[in-house]
Amino acid sequence: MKSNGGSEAAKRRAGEAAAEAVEDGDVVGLGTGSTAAHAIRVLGRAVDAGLDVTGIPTSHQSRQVAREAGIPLVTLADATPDLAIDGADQFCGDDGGPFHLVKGGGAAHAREKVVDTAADRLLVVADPSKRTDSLDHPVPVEVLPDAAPVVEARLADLGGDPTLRAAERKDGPVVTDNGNLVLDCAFGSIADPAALAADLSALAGVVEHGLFVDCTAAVYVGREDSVDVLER
Ligand code: ABF
Repeated sequence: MKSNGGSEAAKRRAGEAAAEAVEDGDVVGLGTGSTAAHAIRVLGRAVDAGLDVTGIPTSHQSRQVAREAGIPLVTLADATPDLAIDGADQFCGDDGGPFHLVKGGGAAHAREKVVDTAADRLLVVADPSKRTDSLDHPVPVEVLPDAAPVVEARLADLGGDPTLRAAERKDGPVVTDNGNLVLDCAFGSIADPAALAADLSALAGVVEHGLFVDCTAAVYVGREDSVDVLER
């Protein structure tokens, strides 16, 4: 599984600590990425030990990890998640919140946002390299394929510098689980994430963007030998 840097031990501690918040009978939104995968695997072991948990995956990747871990899966048509555990490419915010995130490095942010915001609580799992005072990570913008050139121009009008995400292992662009394209749009330091999120959401042809504004209940920041839990 692709890892975006940060120590594996720190990611594992974050994932495993967040998984401890899951209670018997919970429906859990299962996030994407290497840190969330640690939470999914430990939940799988808890299911083996008798915990009654069902999962709602946020991507093809997290569905695969959950299947391998033996977690029974349902959809949003069957249940509402009590909590979701998901990773981030970058987050800002101190204890007490609010927390804002950039997500979408795995091109799964559209479904992640649906599942994560449907949950009563979103727990973000991250290593310290993801923390910043001000978000400046390029924002992934999922677009309808036909709309990409138009959205690219609108993103430039908003002060962004968009780049079509290319596939790593073959020629051509990344295609999301939903059949769309991703424009990674650099905005420099994002002074007002809520305002930018609203501007991006208003663009025709944008399916979803990776700014997650104040929808996080807690951030589990894993370190080599401990975990800091920052709560909203
Ligand atoms: C997903 O996976 C994404 O929204 C985010 O882009 C990425 C984080 O991956 P990792 O935990 O591997 O750094 O959660």
